[in-house]
Amino acid sequence: SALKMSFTSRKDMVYMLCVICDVRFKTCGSNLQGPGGTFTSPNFPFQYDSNAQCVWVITAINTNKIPYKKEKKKSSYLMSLQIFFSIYRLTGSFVPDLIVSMSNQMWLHLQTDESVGSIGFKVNYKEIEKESCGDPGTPLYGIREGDGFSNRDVLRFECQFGFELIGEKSIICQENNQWSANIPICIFPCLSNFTAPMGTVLSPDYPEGYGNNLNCIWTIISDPGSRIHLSFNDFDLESQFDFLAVKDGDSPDSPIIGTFTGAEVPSHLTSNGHILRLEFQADHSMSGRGFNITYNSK
Ligand SMILES: [Ca+2]
Repeated sequence: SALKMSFTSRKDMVYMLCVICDVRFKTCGSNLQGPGGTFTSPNFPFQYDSNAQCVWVITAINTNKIPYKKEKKKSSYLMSLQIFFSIYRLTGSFVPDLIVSMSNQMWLHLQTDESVGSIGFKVNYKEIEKESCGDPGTPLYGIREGDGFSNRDVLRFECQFGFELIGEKSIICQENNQWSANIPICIFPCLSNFTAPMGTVLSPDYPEGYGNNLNCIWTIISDPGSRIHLSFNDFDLESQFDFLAVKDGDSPDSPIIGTFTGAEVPSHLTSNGHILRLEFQADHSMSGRGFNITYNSK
């Protein structure tokens, strides 16, 4: 992986200020309004420009959803804005599931330096009720208990059968309108044996992207004398850096039937013996959708 470009984002910052603001030095970005919408960094999902200064100002407009009170004073700061970071690639930065403003305006500033950029970001925003943390969603392959998003409301999470929960099992909507933590994720275990005569092997968090630094081993064991048939329903790995190897047997030294990378869906495979070993390796950056493989033995 010597050709792979690595970078850090210490100088590439996205930050957000909840203040009343005007746009002074914009070379990109825009003024946006509620009730909701989407915007991206320049060129997304391709590299953003170097030496860019972008400012986005989002202003909530709809005050109708506020419970009506006969006090006209409260008209201008009644709504909050809810910001979702749905795609992020700011290496080294912690990106929250969502950010809620304390006023009716939110300001995003993207500043990039002269060096190589990244793919940037995509943001969804929408207006929500005041004193709410907004809907943080439900983890993929997870179950949520609770449906209140107001201050002091608690949400509890668990994962569907077979998945492991990573993160907090419950989160609370704090007084500052932020959830106490991101929602957890449900991952497919990275080391397991399959003994049922048929089943499905998914890469972790499929199809949302499998993440980094993985070394997964799945072993499929069928009855002696039978063979195992693999069908690739979907396959998308970072080409040349993330690999799936299929081996004929249960040992790391077993003969390799095939090694796969990139986005080309492999054709069907059949084992010679009654045990198949799937080894999945992902490097330190960039992810694809992952894979969805079904097997059956006969
Ligand atoms: Ca990778």
